[in-house]
Amino acid sequence: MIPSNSLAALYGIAADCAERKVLGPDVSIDITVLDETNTRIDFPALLRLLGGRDNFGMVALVGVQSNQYPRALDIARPFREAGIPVSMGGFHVSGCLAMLDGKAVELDACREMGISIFAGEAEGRLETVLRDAATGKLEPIYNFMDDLPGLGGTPVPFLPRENVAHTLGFSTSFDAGRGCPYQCSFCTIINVQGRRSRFRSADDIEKLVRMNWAQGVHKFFITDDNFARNKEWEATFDRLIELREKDGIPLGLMIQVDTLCHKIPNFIEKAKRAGVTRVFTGLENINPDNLTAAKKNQNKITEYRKMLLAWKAQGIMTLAGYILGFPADTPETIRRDIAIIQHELPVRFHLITASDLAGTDKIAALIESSIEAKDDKQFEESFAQMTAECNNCHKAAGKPFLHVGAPKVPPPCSNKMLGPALRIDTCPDNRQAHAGRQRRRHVSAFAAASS
Ligand code: B12
Ligand code: SF4
Repeated sequence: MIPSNSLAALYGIAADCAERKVLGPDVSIDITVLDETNTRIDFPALLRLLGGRDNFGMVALVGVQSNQYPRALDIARPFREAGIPVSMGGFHVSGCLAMLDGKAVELDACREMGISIFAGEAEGRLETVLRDAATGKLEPIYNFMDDLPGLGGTPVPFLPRENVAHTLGFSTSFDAGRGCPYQCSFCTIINVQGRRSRFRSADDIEKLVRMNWAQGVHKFFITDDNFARNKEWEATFDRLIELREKDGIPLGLMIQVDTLCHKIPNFIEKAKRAGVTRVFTGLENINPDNLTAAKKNQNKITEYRKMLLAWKAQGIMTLAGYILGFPADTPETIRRDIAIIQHELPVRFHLITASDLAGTDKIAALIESSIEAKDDKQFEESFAQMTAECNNCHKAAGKPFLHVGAPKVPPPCSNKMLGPALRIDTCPDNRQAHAGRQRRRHVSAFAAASS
């Protein structure tokens, strides 16, 4: 697997804290990086290690995505039972807190277990968490969602060689920037990392490339969701070109871009010279009705072929994501559309079933229409559609999320957004037991209690 950029980002920030001795001149900070995707983890040994130091330490659960949240709780449990501080960050908690009122049942699991939740980005903030953990005063929640940091001059993502060695092709990852200007309705990224382009400087990019090259690593996945809209893309490519052409670092890069990137002057040519060998793009669909429904109007199907051919002309491989299950999709249209793609588009594409993640517009709209339903029939329809969407996510996640029971208090739904763990179908009895307006309020309360 590709080494995690979230882990690399946190490691870079933690290493900087260690170097600056943020816990005081006499306290050194040891960092152990473990990635369960690539490594077998010896939990009893870790408990013994920390126990031997009077539990002076902290377990950081890094970059936890929604599909990983149940496992993250399982990992935290023995550490919390032993009284060891645990902090959790990543898109699940950030997504839930960006969009919900903080009472999500799943996040209550953290509160009940005494896991400290970190929402937002850790640049400039990790030292506060470390100090609080060291003094036994870890807060239940740190919420920086309204304060997205600039990335210029912050510690760069980095993983030591031993953490990269056992992964895919000795490559690593970094984010050159965060944020995307578009507004696709199925996207959570813009709700967590914002729509403004925040970026690392070319100097910082050079620094991290050299740090990696010093340990023999020269292949990178640049994880920006849309590198074409990173305002600093050209300065970044220029610096990478210099490192490749003048300093002889044999860079190999994979980037993610949008379907209009070929219209940016010099973008593809410079990508080639910088060392890009693979490009991922979200084609998503070829049916304009579906693209409009997903608010992905920047995707012009008439441009797909031109864009793909422009990359092909440079000898760069393209990979595309294609989403099945949009409103206008039926088995017949899917068969037809895939045949068109096979015939018309020079691309390797992988199919994804539409499923809504924590904090997307789509689920929010479904919840709203359930709450505002004028009659029982309309309510039932919205409810059924919402349930289907949610179950879709559960299937995609591979296992059910925490069971969400009946709400204790039925407040009006104040949440703007709701996420994938909504498990409406877990309480059919309550659906039966409620009627009319009260039943609608039940849904809103139920929604408020989920994430
Ligand atoms: C690159 C990427 C991948 C890569 C590598 C992932 C990685 N973590 O490096 C790969 C290809 C493997 C991947 C796979 C998947 N991904 Co992905 N991925 C991304 C992407 C584009 C960039 C990740 C990144 O580098 N972000 C930058 C880092 C620095 O941000 P961050 O993780 O939020 O970390 C910051 C803070 O959260 C905080 N923080 C994080 N952890 C901690 C811990 C502590 C203790 C503290 C204090 C702070 C803290 O500090 C960090 C620095 O500021 C994101 C979108 C995005 N923009 O983030 C999607 C994203 C994370 N992926 C997503 C998904 C759905 C998946 C998959 C499930 C897709 C699939 N169906 O297979 C898989 C799951 C993989 C798995 N292991 O289970 C979703 C997650 C949504 C959600 N609610 O969970 C995202 C948000 C994209 C989206 N569609 O919305 N992914
Ligand atoms: S282009 Fe990608 S990152 Fe940008 S809003 Fe759409 S799905 Fe999100």
